[in-house]
Amino acid sequence: MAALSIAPLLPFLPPPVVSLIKFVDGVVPFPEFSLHLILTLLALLLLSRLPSLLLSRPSPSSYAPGSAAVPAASRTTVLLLGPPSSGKTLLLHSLLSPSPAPPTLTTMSPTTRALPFGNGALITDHPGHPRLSSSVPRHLAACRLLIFTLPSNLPSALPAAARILYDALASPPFRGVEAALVLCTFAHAPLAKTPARLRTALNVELERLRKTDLTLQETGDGAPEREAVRIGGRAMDVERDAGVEVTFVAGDLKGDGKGKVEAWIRGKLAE
Ligand SMILES: Nc1nc2c(ncn2[C@@H]2O[C@H](COP(=O)(O)OP(=O)(O)O)[C@@H](O)[C@H]2O)c(=O)[nH]1
Ligand SMILES: [Mg+2]
Repeated sequence: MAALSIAPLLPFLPPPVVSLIKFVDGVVPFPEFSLHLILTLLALLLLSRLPSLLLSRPSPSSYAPGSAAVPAASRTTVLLLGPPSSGKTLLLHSLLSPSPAPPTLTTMSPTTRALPFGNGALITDHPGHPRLSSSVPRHLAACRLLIFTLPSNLPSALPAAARILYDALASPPFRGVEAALVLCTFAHAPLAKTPARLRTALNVELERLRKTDLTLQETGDGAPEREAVRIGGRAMDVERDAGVEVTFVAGDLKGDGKGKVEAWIRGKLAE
């Protein structure tokens, strides 16, 4: 009788449980027994799933790739991205101290410090090595202002630079970034290109990466946590298509670079 009263539930139960109920119904003369059995089995099933259900809930302090977990208003970090040897660490030290010791070692892990201005704003120097690129989305999730260092005198660094910038733009937490500055470092070096020429060259590389990304997304081979930058039928222009204000500025970090960056950060944090 009890087995009959749970009959409507049978289609929703896992097949082994259904078989067990039918078997017990056939051999046990007390129908209530099968009802108790099914309730016990369901309770056991729920208990066994409980740890994974609890663990998969996003905690407010952790960033799960694929979501812009940190709302824009609570972001406090200035993030430095750029290819290796483009001046990120020199810029970090310059902003922290009036007479910085020049960086001597390649940075191999992200460094976060408090800025001496900007009401408690933090600054993170994220190394440009491809092996560390997986932690960029986590840092973007806390990023309010992005500074991208691009060497003005090294055309061979453009593909690597474009890769880092494109991956950042295609990463969902980039949507909470307020503004980006592309600092064209080594601006006083021989053969240094102007920001306008660097922007054109960078756009060519970005468009190439965007086309590849679109193809991968369309064939279902793209990484699920990425979003190809979609801009319609035109070629990509980072200033127009990034979704945030992007400014290109020439600045030599052994000259006027630090002052220009500091003025930009102060202006943005005061807005
Ligand atoms: N002249 C000049 N040297 C720079 C500039 N930016 C960085 N450097 C030097 O280039 C080297 C690499 O800089 P670093 O900050 O370590 O690059 P990172 O790999 O991006 O952190 C260091 O010796 C810096 O002193 C710049 O704008 N002008
Ligand atoms: Mg460095």
